[in-house]
Amino acid sequence: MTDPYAPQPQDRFSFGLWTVGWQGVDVFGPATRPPMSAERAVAGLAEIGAYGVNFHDNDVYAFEASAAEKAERIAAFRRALDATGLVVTTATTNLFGHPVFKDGAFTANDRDVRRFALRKVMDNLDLAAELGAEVYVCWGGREGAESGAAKDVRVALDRYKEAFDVLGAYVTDQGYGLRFAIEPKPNEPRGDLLLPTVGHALAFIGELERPELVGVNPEVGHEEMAGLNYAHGLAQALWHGKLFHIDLNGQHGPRYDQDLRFGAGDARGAFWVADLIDASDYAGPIHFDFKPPRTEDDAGVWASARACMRNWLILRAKSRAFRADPDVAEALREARVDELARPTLAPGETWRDVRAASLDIAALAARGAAFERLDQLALEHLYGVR
Ligand code: 3MF
Ligand code: MG
Ligand code: MG
Repeated sequence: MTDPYAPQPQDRFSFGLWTVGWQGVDVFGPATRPPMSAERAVAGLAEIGAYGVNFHDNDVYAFEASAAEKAERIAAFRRALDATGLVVTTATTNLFGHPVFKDGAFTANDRDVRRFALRKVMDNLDLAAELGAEVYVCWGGREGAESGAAKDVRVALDRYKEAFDVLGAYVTDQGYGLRFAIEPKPNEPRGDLLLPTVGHALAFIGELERPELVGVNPEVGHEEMAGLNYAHGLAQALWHGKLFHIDLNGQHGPRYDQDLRFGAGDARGAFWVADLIDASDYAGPIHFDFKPPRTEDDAGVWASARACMRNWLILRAKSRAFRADPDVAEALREARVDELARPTLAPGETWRDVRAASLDIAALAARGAAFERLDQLALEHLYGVR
């Protein structure tokens, strides 16, 4: 029998090179795994059934690489892509690892650091375009602060906007088809990060010179670290036409960024994410940004990467079964979910009609919403008893 949870190319699963390549360094201890080259990551991801990859410039070549070393590393990466057929869906810049970025990149107080950061991004935009990436992810990394007076947030936002305006001009002048996806995060590594949630990022995008070039890349763990509902964040991004990319992983509530494999952490939240994305017009990759825990050896790395895709397919199947269940159809009607799609005012009506209408408030207040039965049906599908 064929495995219904085996990844298929049409599932468009992708991973950051840095996910399987993470060596397990954390604030309390050094690496527990050896480095992994970009070509090994590509080969391993192809073997487990991934479709594409995302990379930071320095996942492919070291920050200190000479021009010759850089060319050699990029060539090896390209050969691995050609040999496996994996596509580059997305690219991004490491603007957080090197000490030069200790106060951020686009919003560092030091102007020369900001200019260097822009140059670093432009260099990697050239490579991203060459490799066929469609989306360029921008996580703020260290754009933020630990203290009050050291960072004038309003001025920092001016500089953040300036950076996106310059980069928007760059991709337009170069004729690249790339669009940017801002990845919000509330904190870590800085005490407070700028553009901390999907909502902050969406509001920021509206202030840019070329807002059409910029969307969001929400990450499960980042929204949940802020105590927010990730599926709701995705839904609002879709509503604005701004869901350019997704970073899927797992998180247990507001604490440090756990980057668990997708489906671990808040399983109920993950069910609604699969349900939402499956029924939406989101056409980007199903992308995983997780970290195989520090406890794992090489076999554990690939087991956790496989599990991300498998959990997506399991949850998607459960969501489809939920949607196809006749009891669910009835419960949805009882909960009047369809009624929300009816505009509050009928065609031709104005506020005058609303003011004039007589309503039985006591009867409205007494009417139950019937949400519990519906939600229990979802949980029973998730728990595997239906
Ligand atoms: C940090 C992240 C980042 C971004 C990546 C892409 C290292 O919490 O999630 O992963 O996703 O830099 O821009
Ligand atoms: Mg993260
Ligand atoms: Mg991420």
